[in-house]
Amino acid sequence: MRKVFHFFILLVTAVFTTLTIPAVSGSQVLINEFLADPARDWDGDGVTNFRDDEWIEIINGGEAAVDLDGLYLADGDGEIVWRYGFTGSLAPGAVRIVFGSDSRVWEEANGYPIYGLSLNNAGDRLSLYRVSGTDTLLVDSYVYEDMAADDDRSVGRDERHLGTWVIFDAYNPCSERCVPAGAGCIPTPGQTNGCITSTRLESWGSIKRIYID
Ligand SMILES: [Ca+2]
Ligand SMILES: [Ca+2]
Ligand SMILES: [Ca+2]
Repeated sequence: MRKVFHFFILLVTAVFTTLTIPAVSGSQVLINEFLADPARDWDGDGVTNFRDDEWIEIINGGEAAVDLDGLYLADGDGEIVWRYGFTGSLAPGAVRIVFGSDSRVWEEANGYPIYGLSLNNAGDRLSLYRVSGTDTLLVDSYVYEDMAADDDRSVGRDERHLGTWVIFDAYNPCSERCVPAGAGCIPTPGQTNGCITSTRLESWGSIKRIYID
């Protein structure tokens, strides 16, 4: 009888522990990386522009393909203003990048004010929503501070631990204390967030071929 009682206690403890472990997110699709203060030509159009060269990347962290129709990006608090609407589908583990120039074209086509992604360099909130029928659900959200938005620093999830965020600061090292911490890696637009720390042998042209083509 005592053994049965102990088993019951263990079972209740296990169930309770399982229920109280916080998940990274209830969604398969997450904000994966973003760059708010571009100082180079990230979208590859030959011009460096504070609006068009910002970017946000999302990832499908689940094990099934996800329909992206109905997913929207927004920034800031208060009234929601859509900055970009996704289409198509995203395979498991795959990422999708949106540059400020993509956002500008989308805003123009859909009759919204043309601000691009509008990622404030002094800090901001970026949010990913899913609109389904009359419901607007917050899927993922991230708030960053000023230091995370200095020239050519991106902020992204550690690909080995999606709940951990780091600053990809190889182009503009965090000499001060950064939040989240600087990882010494180059930003990875359009690719999963692996860490390449050496940029000495890579010209920007070759980096662009790896990440944007
Ligand atoms: Ca900006
Ligand atoms: Ca550009
Ligand atoms: Ca990336």
